[in-house]
This record gives sequence, C-alpha cells and structure tokens, in this order.
Amino acid sequence: MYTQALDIPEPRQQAGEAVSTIAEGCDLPRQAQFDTKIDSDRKIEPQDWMPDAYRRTLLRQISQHAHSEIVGMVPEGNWISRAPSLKRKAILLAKVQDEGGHGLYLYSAAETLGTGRDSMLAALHSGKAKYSSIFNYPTLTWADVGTIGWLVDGAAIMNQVPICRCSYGPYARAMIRICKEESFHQRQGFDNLLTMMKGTSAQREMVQDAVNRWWWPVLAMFGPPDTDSPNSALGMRWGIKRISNDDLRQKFVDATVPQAKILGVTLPDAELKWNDARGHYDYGPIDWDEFWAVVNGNGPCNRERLATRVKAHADGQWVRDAALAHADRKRAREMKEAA
Ligand code: BYC
Repeated sequence: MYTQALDIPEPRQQAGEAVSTIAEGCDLPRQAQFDTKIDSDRKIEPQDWMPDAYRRTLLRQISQHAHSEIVGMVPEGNWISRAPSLKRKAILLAKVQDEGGHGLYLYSAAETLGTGRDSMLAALHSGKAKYSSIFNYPTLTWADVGTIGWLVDGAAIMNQVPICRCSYGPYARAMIRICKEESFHQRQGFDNLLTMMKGTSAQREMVQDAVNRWWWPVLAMFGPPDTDSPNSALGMRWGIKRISNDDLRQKFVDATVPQAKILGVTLPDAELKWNDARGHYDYGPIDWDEFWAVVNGNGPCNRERLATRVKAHADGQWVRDAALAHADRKRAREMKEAA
C-alpha cells in the first residue's frame, strides 16, 4: 500500500547543497572529509568525526522521534482493555508493544551520539522536549484505533521510509525495521475500518466521525510548510531529511484519497480535488495556529499524555532497580568465578 519510491526531488536537493555548514573555527580537513562522505551518500558512523551542529540536529530529531513512539503508545493503549474481540485485542497489544520497541531502538541510536537515555527522558518528562503533535488528540471510540493505524501510521510510513536512507548509520538501520512494522500497523488499521464499514450504520458513522477528527491533525503532523521549516535546509544538506514536509504531505494525500474511496469514507475537505495540471490532489488550508498551540503544550490532551508517561516511568522504577541489582550480582558472581 505504501511502496513509495525514494525519489528525491532534484531542485530541493540542490537548494540544500547551497547551505553553508562550515562553523567558525571548525576543523577544515575533517569537515572536508565529512562533506565528501555526505556528497557521495556514504554513511556517517558514531566513531566518525562530525560537525557539532550535525550531531545536535540528529540528537534533536532522533530523541523527539523516540519520544513520539513511546507517547504514541498511550492513546491506543487506552483501548487494549476495550477491544471488541480477542483477535483485535491481540493485534492492538502487538502494535502498542511494537511502538515501545521503536522507542527503544531510537533511544539506542540517539545514545550513540553521546547523550544518555536518562537525560533524554528527563527532557521529555519536564515538558522541554517535543514529541509528535498527533498524540495530543483524544481516542474517543474504537474507530479511532483503526483511524490511527490507517492515517497516523500511514503518515508515519510516508515520513519514515526516506529516513531509512538517512546519512547517519544507526538511525537509518533502526528505521528499516521500524518501517516494516509500521506497514503492518497501517494494514491492521485499514482492515479494522473496512470491517466496521461493512457493519451497521452506527459503525459506519463512528468511522466517519473518527476520520473527520483525525484528518487535519494528520496532515499537520508532517510539520510546518517548507517556507516555515527552519531545520529543513540543513537537514536536507546533510541527508538527514530526504523529502520536504510539503512534498511528503502531498504524497500522503495522493496515496490516501483512493484508499478513502475503497473504504467508503469522505475526507473532510471541500477543496480536496484532483488537479490535472499538477498531477496531484489540491487540498484546503491547514490550521497552523492549532498545530503550534498543540506543539507548544496546549492541545486537547498534552497534559494528560505527559502525566501518564511520567507515572508509567515512576511505576517502572522497581523494574529498573531489579534489573540493575541482578546485573550487579551477576557481575560479582562472574568475577568471583574468574578469580
Ligand atoms: N509535532 O523545521 P521543522 C509515529 C517541530 S511517530 C511536534 O520542519 P524538522 C507513530 C520541529 O521539531 C511520529 N513538533 O523540523 C508512533 C521543530 O521544532 P524544534 C514521529 C513538530 O525536524 C506511534 C519545529 O516544529 N515521527 O508516527 O526539519 C504510533 C519546526 O519544524 C512537528 C518522527 O519524529 C510535529 N508534528 O522536521 C503511531 C519522524 N513537526 O525541534 C505512529 C522523524 C515539526 O526546532 N522526524 N515539529 O524545536 C522528522 O521527520 C522531522 O523531525 C519532522 C520535522 C518532519 C517531524
């Protein structure tokens, strides 16, 4: 369903190349080596020299991405105990567990840049670090679970497949596995909604209502318009970001409209229309004020999501303590045996 080719629009890549990445007082020979690697599409690995700004940009993006995965467990996790059948419950459990795993791969990738997990989590729990805006919307009915799979995971795949080719090796490799799992997530969501659309009129109304509520936040999830995206130029120059926010959003709209037709739902946008000249669907304006309010902590569920996350972390303290105590004992036993 999302076998998008990794075609990188040439003009934007060239625009990225014009960006200067040379910081004052930088090590010019090592910077030149780094630039050559980036230009020839080779991977940068943790032991390689890299400019501080490259390290900072990666840390920012990978840690935010990791936070999104673990906060993303919360809205759907709320429905595990209310799934309508054993089959749906097993699928949802597996999906939510996968998201936790994605968070762990990503924290590990971020740690290779020299920042500890505790400090990343402290930044999340204090409200300093960002995570995806999309997880600050409520999951009101079972149809929200299917809609998150179809639209949110669908958008995530669109955004994340290009990151499999990110210039930073550990991030790119983590993304390959994550994308395979996201694909299953998207499919289960679509299948869930298709089943409901074949059911009663109340079920169909529930699906339409969920799609009405999620459509616009999902479009905003791709990030601000390219003209208001301060991190894009360097991200593109360094091969961290391969396709721009607006281009990914457009790809997503183009891929999703035919799927909505198969489902039999209406996407809530009176301006959504095929444009022959552009070869794309036109769509209506996104409410960027709402997006920034949510990003800045004032969405419908920001406080609730963060409180749930902080509580989960505190509740898990005994598990971390027990694991550390076990590791200490094991190490002491091994040293005794070796002596
Ligand atoms: N929400 O210059 P820009 C998932 C921030 S997990 C909040 O365009 P960039 C899933 C942005 O961080 C989904 N903030 O930034 C999980 C920046 O602020 P800072 C997460 C956002 O980095 C479980 C400022 O706005 N996916 O799908 O070039 C279940 C300006 O933006 C958002 C990833 O994290 C947002 N939506 O591009 C189901 C993918 N958008 O940092 C599903 C990896 C923008 O300067 N990340 N901001 O303070 C990326 O691809 C890029 O970081 C973004 C933003 C496209 C998100």
